[in-house]
Amino acid sequence: MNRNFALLAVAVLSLSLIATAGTITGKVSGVNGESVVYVDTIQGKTFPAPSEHPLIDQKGLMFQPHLVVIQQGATVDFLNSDKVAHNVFWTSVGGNKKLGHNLGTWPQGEKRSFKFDNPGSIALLCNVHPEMSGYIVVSPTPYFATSDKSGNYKIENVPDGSYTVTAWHEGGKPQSKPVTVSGDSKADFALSK
Ligand SMILES: [Cu+2]
Repeated sequence: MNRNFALLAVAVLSLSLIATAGTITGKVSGVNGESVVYVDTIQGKTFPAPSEHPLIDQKGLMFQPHLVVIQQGATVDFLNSDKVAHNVFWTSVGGNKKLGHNLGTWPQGEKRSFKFDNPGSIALLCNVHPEMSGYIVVSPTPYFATSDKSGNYKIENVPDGSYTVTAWHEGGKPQSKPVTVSGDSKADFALSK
């Protein structure tokens, strides 16, 4: 009897877990290559800053990876793996020029870190090599994903609820739309340049 009750309790708990969190999947079309899709600011909700530091390497005269999506409040470590000195700067965050910043210039093997407290997209540049470019998208929530090269994406562990979901692509116009998550949900985006 007790055992059956325990099994029933586990079953009910599992069902409730399934019912309260889901995924958002879909496709970003109209652009080529990776896009970022994220759940936008949720009114009255904040998230603790993640403790992991995503790494962006400057290697072979490129920002690697070229595109990184992070949660708001995350600290990014910038490494220089090249024999030449590299610089890292950006002129704005989410279009706000007041949030432009120059991290400086440093040699091979050294790292500098920066904590990104404001959401939005950032174009990374190096003032030593004008041809270098990279992107960081700072998501206001932990619910984000990078699509594959065909535009397919999946955001996992999203609590049931109604959200604004934004799709971003380098050089494109970002698009936002309301999405209601109830278990597994779908949202497709068609972006234009
Ligand atoms: Cu450089």
